[in-house]
Amino acid sequence: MLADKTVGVRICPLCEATCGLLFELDGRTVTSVTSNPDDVFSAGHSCAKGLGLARLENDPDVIRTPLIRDGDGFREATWDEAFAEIGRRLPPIIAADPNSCAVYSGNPAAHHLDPSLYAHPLIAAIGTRNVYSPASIDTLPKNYANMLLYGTGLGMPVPDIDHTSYLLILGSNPLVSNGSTITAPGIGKRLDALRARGGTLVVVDPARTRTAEIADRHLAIRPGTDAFFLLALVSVIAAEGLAAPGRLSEYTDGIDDVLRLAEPFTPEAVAGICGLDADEIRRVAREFAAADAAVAHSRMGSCTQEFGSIANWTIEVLNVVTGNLDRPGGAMFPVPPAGGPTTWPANPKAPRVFDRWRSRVRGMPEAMGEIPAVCFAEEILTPGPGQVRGLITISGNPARSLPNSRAVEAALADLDFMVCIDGYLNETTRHADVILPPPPLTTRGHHDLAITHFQVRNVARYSAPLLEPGPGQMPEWQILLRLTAIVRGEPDRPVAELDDEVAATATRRAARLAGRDLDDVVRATGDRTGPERLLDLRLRSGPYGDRFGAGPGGLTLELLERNPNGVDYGPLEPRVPEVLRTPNGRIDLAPIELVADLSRLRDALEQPVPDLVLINRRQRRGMNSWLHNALPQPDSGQCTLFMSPVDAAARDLVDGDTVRVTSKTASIVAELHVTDSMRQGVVSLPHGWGHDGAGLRTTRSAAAPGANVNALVDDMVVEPLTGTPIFNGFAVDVARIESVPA
Ligand SMILES: Nc1nc2c(c(=O)[nH]1)N[C@H]1C(S)=C(S)[C@@H](COP(=O)(O)OP(=O)(O)OC[C@H]3O[C@@H](n4cnc5c(=O)[nH]c(N)nc54)[C@H](O)[C@@H]3O)O[C@H]1N2
Ligand SMILES: Nc1nc2c(c(=O)[nH]1)N[C@H]1C(S)=C(S)[C@@H](COP(=O)(O)OP(=O)(O)OC[C@H]3O[C@@H](n4cnc5c(=O)[nH]c(N)nc54)[C@H](O)[C@@H]3O)O[C@H]1N2
Ligand code: SF4
Ligand SMILES: [Mo]
Repeated sequence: MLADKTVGVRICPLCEATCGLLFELDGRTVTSVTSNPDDVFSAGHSCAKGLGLARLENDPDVIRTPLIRDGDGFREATWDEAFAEIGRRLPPIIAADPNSCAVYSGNPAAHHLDPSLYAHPLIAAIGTRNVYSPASIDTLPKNYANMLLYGTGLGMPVPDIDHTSYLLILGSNPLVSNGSTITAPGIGKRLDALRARGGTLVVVDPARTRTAEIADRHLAIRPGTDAFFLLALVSVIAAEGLAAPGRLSEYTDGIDDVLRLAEPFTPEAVAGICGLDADEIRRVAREFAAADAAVAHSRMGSCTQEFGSIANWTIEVLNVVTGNLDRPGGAMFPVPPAGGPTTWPANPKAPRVFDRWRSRVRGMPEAMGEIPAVCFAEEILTPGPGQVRGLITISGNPARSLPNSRAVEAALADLDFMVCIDGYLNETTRHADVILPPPPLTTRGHHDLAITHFQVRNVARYSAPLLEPGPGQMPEWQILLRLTAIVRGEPDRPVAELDDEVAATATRRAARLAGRDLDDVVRATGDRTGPERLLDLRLRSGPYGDRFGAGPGGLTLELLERNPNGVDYGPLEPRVPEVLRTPNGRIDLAPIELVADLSRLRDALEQPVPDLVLINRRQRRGMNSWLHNALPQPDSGQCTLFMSPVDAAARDLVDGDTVRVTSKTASIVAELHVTDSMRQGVVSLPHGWGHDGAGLRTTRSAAAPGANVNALVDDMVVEPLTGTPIFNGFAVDVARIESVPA
């Protein structure tokens, strides 16, 4: 039936690399996925996960029909039945107290148009402050430091990887993760090119990762000590008179302050705690300062640790004092084509989106509209006014992603009512009362709104839906609007009317941004509805936009529809001072909040270090907790505990032993893998495993469940400024067990 075969262009929604793919369809079935060689950005790059999307689309375990709880299990239901059940049970919870209905929006929500554009109206309709996402167990220290320095959490400079001559990476393993807060499809090739043009790659990571393996130098730092290391680099630059901020001094306050603050953190002072050689630290500082264009980049490993905010601040300090912020080959601010906080006009009167309110139980500060996710379980389990009793999850698996999973699952089981928008019956959704499945990828349009803030080249791309939704399939934006209607007490309100309401607000905003009359904007967006209308409004009022006809040739959704491989707007260009959104429009390199935390850092120099700490490791065929079912996983090396030969010998352990890993919160069982890729005193496990317990419908992953590292992570020990948990660098004991308990 060759005639029925079609090929469509899709941007991969899985990770921040946003590769262009080609989907081959036979009727409604995806028969194969290949890389798109003509994509203007990814130019043929992809990975096993993206190429495995056909398996995901065709996974027989995926939920296709709404499910309603029925005793210990679920029964299939119609959409109307599902919404009727929600309409019966959710509004009374919200009527009692809007804060008692929480929303948890998971990682995929940041990669898809529908939740990016329609989750907010739902949250606003509920009126809850109990909004959670993985941001606060992932990037928050980086968002926070960048907000203090440059004015917005999303406005972070990214390494100009294609033009730099010296790249210093801390706490990231892009050869496996494909990069984070850097959108650079084919990052391996880009790193090869850096080295081929004579540049230098330095990786700072307690583990000799795949990325460390291709680096010119690997510094196997002790977990949690990046802040010391970075301050030591700055101290060398200060002591040797290497600071050269150049034109940045015109826009920056506090340069002398940070140079002075760093002085005591000499390489000799920190070498012990970092577990590095002082000369090696000094060498990196000198090379960094001497390079034509150098850039330091930090991610996951530097964020989810004891001094995450200081580490992510001092990364910026290093880039600024060496004059590498905002210059080609340094750290540059991308231009998101659909606009965002770094392109929208500054509002000096707007309050900082941090600590505007606090969590009920622990008093943790709000950040960017959310409560830190470490508070999730206690907000459900602690009685009192405002206790969370209802929950809506949108593409999230808090039962495996959040620290202290046992508390999280106990909390989920304790809820009065829970709705999940998700395609799997997994460790979280098994606790739901109603599950609403998203439609196949092939029925959705795709444009990245958040991730385009991290693109290493200014490009705009959109993939149109390849198919209309099939019978029984409901677009996710319509699911979200139906829920919004229920919450607003208008369950029968047509979705189209609510959509017009959402669009009316977006249209007013777009008109203001584009300097056009409302009528002109309405006319220009024509018959579009849903996410495509909202996207068109943002593109056309955005930095490259056609301003609804006032700027002919400018960006429109229609232009992207005609160019499915994308439109290239060229390399990153300097944006300081225009990009700054701080109240005074300047960079504050020594914000008091971060300077104050240095005393905690100094105290840590005196404290004893644990014998053994655990860090996290990502895997090529995983995506957090949710690809283990659809993609075949290699048999071995998956959920094993990596340990150095020295540590293994000290415990009389050998490769292949079954070991018990014990932390303050729990103990789990894993197979041991002895490898010299781990530095002494550090072991690693991957996260997102532990597909066990009753009620799962994930046949393949439940058969090889692995161990759940988040049972070991304490939700009470956090980086104090942001409430970020310590996934990297918490104390554990490891001992052999002779047989695995049943
Ligand atoms: N294949 C795959 N790709 C993914 C994901 C996935 O699960 N699988 N997840 C996606 C998501 S949600 C994200 S946020 C990104 C994250 O992408 P990355 O930020 O690249 O995160 P990781 O790959 O976890 O790499 C973190 C590194 O930090 C190291 N590390 C641990 N502790 C420390 C420390 O104290 N200091 C330093 N310097 N290093 C430390 C670890 O050894 C590890 O190599 O990846 C995304 N891409
Ligand atoms: N110990 C430890 N824990 C970690 C991390 C770590 O490094 N170490 N990393 C953390 C990080 S960086 C992150 S981002 C979080 C991730 O935390 P979560 O977002 O909570 O978890 P995921 O595993 O990404 O779960 C995604 C869910 O979305 C569903 N889904 C996928 N696509 C769609 C869709 O299109 N629509 C809908 N409605 N649902 C969809 C999947 O079935 C799955 O249930 O985990 C964090 N947890
Ligand atoms: S690297 Fe990321 S975006 Fe590219 S194909 Fe793999 S999962 Fe998809
Ligand atoms: Mo993440």
